Amino acid sequence: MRERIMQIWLDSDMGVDDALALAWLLSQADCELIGISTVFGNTTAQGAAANALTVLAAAQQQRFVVLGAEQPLEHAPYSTGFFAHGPDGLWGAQQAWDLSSLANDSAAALVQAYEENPDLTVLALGPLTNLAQALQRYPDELAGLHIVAMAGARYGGNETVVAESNTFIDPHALEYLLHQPIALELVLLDAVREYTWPAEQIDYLLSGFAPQLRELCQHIVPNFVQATGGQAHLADLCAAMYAVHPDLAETKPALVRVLVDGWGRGQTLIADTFEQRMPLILQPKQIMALLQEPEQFEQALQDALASQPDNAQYVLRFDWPRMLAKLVS
Ligand SMILES: [Ca+2]
Repeated sequence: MRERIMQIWLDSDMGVDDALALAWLLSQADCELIGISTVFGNTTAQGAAANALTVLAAAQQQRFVVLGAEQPLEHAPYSTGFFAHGPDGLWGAQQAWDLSSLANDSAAALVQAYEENPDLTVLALGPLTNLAQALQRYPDELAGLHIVAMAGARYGGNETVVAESNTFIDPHALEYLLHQPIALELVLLDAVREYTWPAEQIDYLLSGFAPQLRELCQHIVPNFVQATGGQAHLADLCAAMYAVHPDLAETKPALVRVLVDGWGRGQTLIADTFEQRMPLILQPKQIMALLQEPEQFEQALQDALASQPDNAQYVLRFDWPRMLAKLVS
């Protein structure tokens, strides 16, 4: 049976694993990549656009590319992408492009794409700034939008002890999206970290790419793996594969909160049981007060739960054997 063609809008800070995700999307027959918006993160939004054009050129394909946000909603610009992705986000492979003629209104471009493709899935692989700004400007037009975001971590981060990088950089953007009437799915760091990609598996992945694209990836991926401690976790690729093949992972609904400042900046609290949800809805003193009224306790708890329904779906775990079987189409 033929699977349906997935229509994808890619929003990305185009570092190495983003580039791998883009390369994979371009090699898939059952995926139509509608357009790409770029955002600061692993590099600048301009740099991410140049990297996207570099990958597209290597694939000998063309797509609409639009420049997006150069800084977070509220926090000062911040990037440590240099360490894992090199100064240009692509370990020196970035080609020089004249970006002056590129579109630069990513929110308007996304609205138009969604109007023309109501089944669109947005695959967000960088800080969520562009998407938050788009929802701020076009709340009605973008209602119901499906977003698969590489964002958040349940038990341990990569930017800080508790925060995943994209969420650390712009926690207000995720916080905003969690309150919008959209279908938000979070691919957590926990899920992508369960598998360390061996070199032969990466070679096999690359064998499905066009020759020039394979050559590009053969340069950038080993640098990335070495710079991230020799443990290859291809987070953005995993998120892309899940966006195109939702049956490759088990997901759960959850009530999600994000800390926007302080030592815990960017930490995501993912509550998927009654016991975990309740302290995210009620203050300890409210719970203590309820305990004084045993007859109304049960009903009060149910009312509290109903007042703040789950606001996201998260990827609990990937089906790795089936993921690896989908690497090359
Ligand atoms: Ca990324």
